[in-house]
Amino acid sequence: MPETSLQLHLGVKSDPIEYRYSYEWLFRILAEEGIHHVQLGTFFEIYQLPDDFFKQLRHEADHFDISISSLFTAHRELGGFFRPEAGFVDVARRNFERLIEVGGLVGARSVGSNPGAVLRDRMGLKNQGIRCYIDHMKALMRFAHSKGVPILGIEPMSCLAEPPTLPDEMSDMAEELLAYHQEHPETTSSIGYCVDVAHGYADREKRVVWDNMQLLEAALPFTTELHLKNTDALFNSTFGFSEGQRARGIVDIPKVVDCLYAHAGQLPVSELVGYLEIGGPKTGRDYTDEHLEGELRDSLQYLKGVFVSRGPVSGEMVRPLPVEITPTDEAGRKICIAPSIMCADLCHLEESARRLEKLGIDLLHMDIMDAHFVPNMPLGLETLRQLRPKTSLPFDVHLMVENNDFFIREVAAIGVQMISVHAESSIHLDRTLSLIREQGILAGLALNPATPLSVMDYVLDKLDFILLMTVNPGYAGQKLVASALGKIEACQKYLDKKNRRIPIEVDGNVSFENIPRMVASGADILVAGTSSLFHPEGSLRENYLKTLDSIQLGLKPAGKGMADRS
Ligand code: S6P
Ligand code: MG
Repeated sequence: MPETSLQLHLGVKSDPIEYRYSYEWLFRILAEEGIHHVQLGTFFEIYQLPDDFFKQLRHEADHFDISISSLFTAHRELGGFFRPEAGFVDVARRNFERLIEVGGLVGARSVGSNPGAVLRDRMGLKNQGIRCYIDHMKALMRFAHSKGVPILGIEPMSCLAEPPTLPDEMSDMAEELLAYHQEHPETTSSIGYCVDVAHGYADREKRVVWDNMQLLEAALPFTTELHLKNTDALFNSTFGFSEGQRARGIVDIPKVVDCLYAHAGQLPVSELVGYLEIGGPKTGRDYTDEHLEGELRDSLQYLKGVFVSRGPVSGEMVRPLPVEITPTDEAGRKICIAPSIMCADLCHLEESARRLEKLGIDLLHMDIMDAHFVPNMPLGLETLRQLRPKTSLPFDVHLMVENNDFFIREVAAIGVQMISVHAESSIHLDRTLSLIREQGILAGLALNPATPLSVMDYVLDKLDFILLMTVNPGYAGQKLVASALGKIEACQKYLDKKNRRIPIEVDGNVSFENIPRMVASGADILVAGTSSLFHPEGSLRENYLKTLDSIQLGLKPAGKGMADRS
């Protein structure tokens, strides 16, 4: 589990918007995909439209629960700071000021651009261009402060003609501007890098001198936002993360996520939005391009799984759940509470999700039953679909169905972060688990109380978590199966022996009374239903606090794998 409090969010840079009419269309797609952050990319009308348009745009975004958290120039029009021709600098300054005004109007946290480009045959002018840019940035930092925009963004680029590129250039520029901000904290806004995870540096002979991961690492101390895009091996072309694009791109998002968590302490922020950037105006596309919607959705599907909710797909240590987990014991062990939504007030689901969010819950357990594998059907696909845009909490979907592959595709399209399938209903289990992971979703195996742990033997490397049913699946409100606690402990031992550190989720009568022993036996994720969080006798808050107390009792005595002490 991540040891830091870093939170990653997914957003979209609205690059492919060429005309103001397309925003509603984009917002609707993003709401359907559960995306809440937009970075407004500049489009040619942006410098002409009146203030009221942007106020209205903010309103429209609010309606879809989207915040325009950032602005960024999509073109190189601000590159004028580096140009010797008369008048370019003035235009760049005016444009940047207008962009900052627009940022203030839409409530953006950051307004940025790439600093610009020196003509490649006039590299001698580079230092002068950097000076000119920095001087103007200092004035713009004051301007941004007066317009209520807290950060001016700077994008480091992939080419020496577009500084900052190399690690020294990045730190020199950022340090000078940050020092200026520190000298004038009351009158200036700060700066931060909007780092593109696809930017590396290759020399004229096409040798990669700094790869994109090295440059990302070097920029981290100044990084306040990210561009998520894919690229070819020489950092030339820009494309997304659909399956085919992933096959030809070099950007490894799980590696990026690992790097962010590993160096989270260096970052100047605890929340980072990564904005998906796919080719728009650069290639002359806008939303009239019928392939764009599919590409956008495919890329988001993938990123929702790997950027927001997972680390490396393989390897010794499988990272983690899409959540920050509390409480923690002294050894750093973390337990996660996953409320079972079928036990919530189903007539007021949106309200229930909001109350759970407020409590600090970070995962929603969704039981999907087909009335065949189990004789019940509490939540339907449409329920998940409608709830998806209402909350940013990750969805942990527990499939109790006969046709797993069908439901996996359906719920993956809704945008979920974890899916478990039952071993008992999976004929081609290996293939089914791969299908889950291919969508960038964490794959779990659910076992009925009577199913032996050995069913995991040949699929262990395909599992991101294991779900042990501690009642027979189908209904809430049942009594714990007698062998369940022993099975949790046996599962922990099994995983230890195989050197596989994946979380154990337990589901069924995870009650105030049973939680201490479940936790002490090795449970990491607790599905909370009518016997704890939704206990009819307490309020949600009281039940939550009681659940936390029960967890502490389980953590205290001996930690993981010591159930026999209780
Ligand atoms: C049951 C389902 C569960 C229940 C949950 C109820 O088939 O998988 O997720 O909703 O276990 O909890 P409780 O505390 O009512 O047993
Ligand atoms: Mg369940």
